This record gives sequence, structure tokens and C-alpha cells, in this order.
Amino acid sequence: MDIKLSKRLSKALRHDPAHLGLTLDAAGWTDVSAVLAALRVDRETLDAVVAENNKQRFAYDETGTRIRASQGHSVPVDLGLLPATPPDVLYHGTVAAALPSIEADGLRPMNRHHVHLSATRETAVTVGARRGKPVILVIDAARMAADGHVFHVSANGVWLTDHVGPAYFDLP
Ligand code: HQG
Repeated sequence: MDIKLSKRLSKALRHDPAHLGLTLDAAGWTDVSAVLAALRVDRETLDAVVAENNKQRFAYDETGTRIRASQGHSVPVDLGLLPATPPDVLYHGTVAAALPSIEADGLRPMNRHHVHLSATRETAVTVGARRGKPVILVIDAARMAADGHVFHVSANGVWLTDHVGPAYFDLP
């Protein structure tokens, strides 16, 4: 799998489609043919990135003529995900430098549309390790859900919510 191509695709489908002359519809989809032309790759190469991407970041629609990122956008899209009941516990991987602010304000979406939470501690460790020594927050998702907070789960298994108040953390 071509990691460089995967990164270019992430940029195009999540953050800056205009840079490649692409437009996303309201749900984040764009034509595969336009993507192939913009990235100058053939369908087989794109299929390999979609199929083998380590986090299944991209998905084709049911006809295979459109493609979108499954989560992680900074451009406004509505993925149309239905609310889902989370597991009792979810995890968030971050780094120590962010903790004072997180303890004060809770987890905020920052540049994305949602706070991203992981179903396993292992995944959260990988997410946190992108920024340094990972620190794992354990989140009482059952209590959040009981308190009326809404969760969605992306096509690639990332749990999304608007905000996680400090009251829901089990700090390390
Ligand atoms: C932190 C990658 C200060 C938060 C990953 C994180 C994931 C705060 C950073 C996905 C804060 C945001 C998402 C607050 C949150 N004060 N810092 N109040 N609230 N933060 O990248 O969760 O490769 O937007 O802890 O693997 O790290 O894109 O979110 O460190 O799945 O597919 O602010 O992105 O996936 O960073 O990562 P991000 P994230 P992809």
C-alpha cells in the first residue's frame, strides 16, 4: 500500500479537496473518476489504498463510483451516521502536555468535528503516541450515554462525540 498516496488522499478527502480541484458533496462523497485524475493514479492503485489502509480510512459507496473518508474531516460534512450506544468504557490517547487544559475544559474536538475515542486501550496508545509518550484517559461512556450524550461510530470503528467533560474521566 502506498502510504504517500494514502496521505494525499486524506488531505484531499478530509481537509483540502479544493487543492486538487475536487469538491465533496454534503456527505463527503466525491467521484472516483475525479480522484483518479487529480491524483494521477489508476483504479487498481486506489483500490489497494482503500482496501489495505491500516485504519480503513476511506470507503467507496455501494456502486463503487464515489469515495469518501470515513471520519477525521476538518471541512464541513455530515456523514449521516446514526447515533449508537457506546461500550461502557472508551479510551482517548493524548500526551501529558495537554492534560492541564483537558482536565479544565474536558476533551474538545479541536480542529476536527468530534472528539475521537477508541474502543481499545491499544488503539488509544497508538493515537497518543503520534504526539509523544502516550497518556491514556479512560472515559465512562456508559454514564455519558445515560446522561444523554450522543455517540456515533464511524465506518472504521472510531467513536465520536461532541465533548467529554472532565467529570467522565478516570485520570491516570
Ligand atoms: C487534544 C488520527 C488541549 C487531544 C488518530 C489530541 C485518531 C486537547 C489533540 C484521530 C483538548 C487533537 C484523532 C483540550 C483535546 N485541551 N488539548 N481541551 N481536548 N485535546 O489529531 O484524538 O490518522 O484532532 O488529546 O489515529 O489525537 O487522522 O485528535 O491530542 O484516530 O485517521 O488535542 O486522528 O487518525 O488532535 O486523533 P487530533 P486525536 P487519522
